[in-house]
Amino acid sequence: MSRAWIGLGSNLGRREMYLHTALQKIAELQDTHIMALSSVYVTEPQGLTEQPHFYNMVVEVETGLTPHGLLDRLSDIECALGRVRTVRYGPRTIDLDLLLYGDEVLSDERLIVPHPRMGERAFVLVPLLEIYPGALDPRTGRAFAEHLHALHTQGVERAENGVQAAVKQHISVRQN
Ligand code: PH2
Ligand code: MG
Ligand code: MG
Repeated sequence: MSRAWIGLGSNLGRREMYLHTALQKIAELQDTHIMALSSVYVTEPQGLTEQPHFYNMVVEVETGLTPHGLLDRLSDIECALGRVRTVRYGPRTIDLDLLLYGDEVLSDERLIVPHPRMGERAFVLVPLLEIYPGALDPRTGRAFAEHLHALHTQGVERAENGVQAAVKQHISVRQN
């Protein structure tokens, strides 16, 4: 079994419903258990800024799936939730990014781990560090907390309690 950290993002339609359903489907994956859930954050869009605000969060799983196996299951979930790929960085019902898989460093035409842009994205690092404060970049050995210090975090705010509850209802987190 390995530990993996997955970033979730949604900025179209019923964002809390998409996050909730994605978490349910992640929890149902073969040999996979949810070990920790960050808070949900409301975040300003990065890259393409003329689009609705995102809800972002990070989930830690324990999984017997391989990195590519997990990637395939995450893209199945994106499809099931109606993700249509149009513009790069554009609006999406749900985006599931494999951020970290243990301390593995992988790169091929389908998958790059750690996620290549995670160190520059406060909307990823704030929720990741909430549940994994000691996270290290396995490419450099540098703490992701140090990356975050160099970034602006004002566009990343914890969502209100009603949103936290709607996203996390009935999602069970396994104790170590
Ligand atoms: N995802 C992107 C591009 N920009 N901005 C925010 N705030 N949150 C995201 O998840 C996000 C983004 C491409 O995946
Ligand atoms: Mg993404
Ligand atoms: Mg993605």
